Amino acid sequence: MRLSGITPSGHPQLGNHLGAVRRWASDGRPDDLYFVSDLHAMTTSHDPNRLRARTSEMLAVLVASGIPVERVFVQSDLARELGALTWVLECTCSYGEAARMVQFREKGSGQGGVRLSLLTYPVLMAADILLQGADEVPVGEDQNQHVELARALARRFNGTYGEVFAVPRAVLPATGARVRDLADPTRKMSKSARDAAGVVFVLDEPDLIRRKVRRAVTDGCTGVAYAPAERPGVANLLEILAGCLGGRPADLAEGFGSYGALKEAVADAVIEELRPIRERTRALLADPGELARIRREGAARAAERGEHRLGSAMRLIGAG
Ligand code: AQP
Repeated sequence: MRLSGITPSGHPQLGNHLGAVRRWASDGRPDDLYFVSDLHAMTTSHDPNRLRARTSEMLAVLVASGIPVERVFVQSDLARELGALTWVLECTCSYGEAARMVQFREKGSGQGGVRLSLLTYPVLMAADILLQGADEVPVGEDQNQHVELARALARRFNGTYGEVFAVPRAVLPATGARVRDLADPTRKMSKSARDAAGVVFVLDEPDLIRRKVRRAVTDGCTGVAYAPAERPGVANLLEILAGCLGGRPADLAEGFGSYGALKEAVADAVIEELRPIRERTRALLADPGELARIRREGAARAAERGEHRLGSAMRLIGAG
């Protein structure tokens, strides 16, 4: 089975939708699991109330995007199980292995006030994966090393104490193009971007989406053509259009005589792509009882699924 997470480090954006969530909804297999990784959003300074609100919003967006409710859960609802397994895995992991993680070295090491969790969260990620028995973890290049760590820990535990964990492997997600920031096409669109002018959020109202698309950075060239290296802003718009409507960006380019016309078409397509998700999300958020039920049942299923692995691991390592 496959396991994928999304961190509520901001509001979900168009890149999350076109690059990941939409496919989770359409291609997922019955035993796949998708979770809101709220514990991973606490490794740097965070606001508790905002995190709670964004976690609910993210769960609602996953369900509104069409992922069956029996495949979703919120990570912190398994905090006890994951906390216990993280400890077991920390006792299987060397300090050097954790400190070697590129993300830690880039974001954390050498700086004052860095949370210890920035060093240890790859072990929590290993617990996320191993608790559920996931054998495939679709991740981008930046998370590959963390899945390698989960593999190494699973093998080491199995070899030292006894066979408990499936050994996971990273699989390349079948990606659409990387959606880029509309205001700065050299960067990927990101939910935690400091400046949201070039970020289309899944829950943005149509007027706001249109304004953001109209202001998208293009270039001084004339005529619409697909040339990602030389004309990244226009290429991004064409890729977004292809992501929403289907077709190839280069073919779609031929249908437009001006950037203005292209931007209107992109705005229309994005608005229609996101409209049903926004409406279903709003309806879910207006029904906290229903969302709480989905969350409770998701947590119970995920906890039950991992129970025997956690129990066996504890017993084999000499605890309980
Ligand atoms: N711009 C993007 N284009 C295509 N896919 C994208 N994803 C994110 N941004 C784009 C995909 O969304 C999934 C969940 O993302 P994540 O929560 O694991 O974090 P991320 O990749 O770091 O996404 P963000 O939005 O950029 O978050 P922050 O701002 O916190 O770093 C992943 O499958 C990711 O590939």
